[in-house]
Amino acid sequence: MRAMLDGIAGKVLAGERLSFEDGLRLFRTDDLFSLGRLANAVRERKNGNRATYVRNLHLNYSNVCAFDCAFCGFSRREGEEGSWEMDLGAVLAHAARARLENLDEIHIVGGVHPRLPYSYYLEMLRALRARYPALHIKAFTATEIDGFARISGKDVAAVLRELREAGLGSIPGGGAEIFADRVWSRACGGKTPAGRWLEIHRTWHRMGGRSTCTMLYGHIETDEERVDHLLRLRALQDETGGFTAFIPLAFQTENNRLSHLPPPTARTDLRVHAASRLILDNFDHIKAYWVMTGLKMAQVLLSFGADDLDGTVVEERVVHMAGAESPPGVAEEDLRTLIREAGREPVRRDSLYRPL
Ligand code: V47
Repeated sequence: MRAMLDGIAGKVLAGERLSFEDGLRLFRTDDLFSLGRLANAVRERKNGNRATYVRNLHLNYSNVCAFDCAFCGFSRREGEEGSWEMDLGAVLAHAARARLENLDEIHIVGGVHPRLPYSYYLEMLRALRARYPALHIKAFTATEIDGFARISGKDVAAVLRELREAGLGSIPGGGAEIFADRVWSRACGGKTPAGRWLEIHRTWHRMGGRSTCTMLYGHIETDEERVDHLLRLRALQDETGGFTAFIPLAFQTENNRLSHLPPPTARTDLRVHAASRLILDNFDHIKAYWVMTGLKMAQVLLSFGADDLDGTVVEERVVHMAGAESPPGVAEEDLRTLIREAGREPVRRDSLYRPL
């Protein structure tokens, strides 16, 4: 199968853009070594030997959600056993760890709550910014922001302006899943559709904001749908340049309606990260989200296209409620040791990927 990457290698090394068909070949080749080597060449061209991470804390203010995505182990109906909502006091108590542990970022996501008022989200941002002015607040997926527009009766641009005034620093990449209609209608429970997800990021980018983006892989999607997803992100990045990084999210199989599926294999993890690095030629960074792949796989991914490990991730819950076996967080020194042992240079960064 080695011949399968011949034409593609030439294009990549000449800095030429890959087509849909090239992308498919990356997802279908058996020659993972060549795929990895090519992705690594691009990774080193763009980011040298650096592997970045951020000192961050996750906050999941509520898991109550109006939608019912087939892959989700996190969401609950209001009042259902295992559901929670944090009031402002609980949010601030959780965030107190940020000062205690000298963190640089708080990453806030929840479900699409059917009843919390719009003011709840603005007050959360204002209170966090007042107490922790140096902390970057990365909060609310496009899916949640779409919900805020609905409950406030305002358009997305107005909502984003108000969130920014209240303290929002950047938007995380969740809720993108797989954009193709077939997957959306089977797995995404009627939530914010692909076009709207992209429109919300486009609006934020046009306001000068930065965001990340994701792809949930290893469930019911086809290779064609993966390539289609990546090309839609590449097209928006051509238009706005507002994405800082792309994050492949490895499907976790427990406590959801797709639990009968086998988890993504190591080969799939390697392939998806490497192919993403090669297709997304206009992205600076590819993140290996160790919470989903495991720390050991994340270390290897630093040579298969990835140049970032997210961060210390204190207390993540979305993924752990779907069965992730990784620890709930990792000490900064352990992350640095793991990066060094992979032959990379650890670099602490801020939320916009500037070295600290
Ligand atoms: O939107 C839900 C995904 C996302 C499962 O932007 C699942 O830097 C795997 O988006 N298995 C939330 N994934 C997490 C997320 C994220 C994480 C880290 C960094 C960033 C970033 C974003 O997790 C959801 C959904 O796409 N998800 N269920 C599951 N069973």
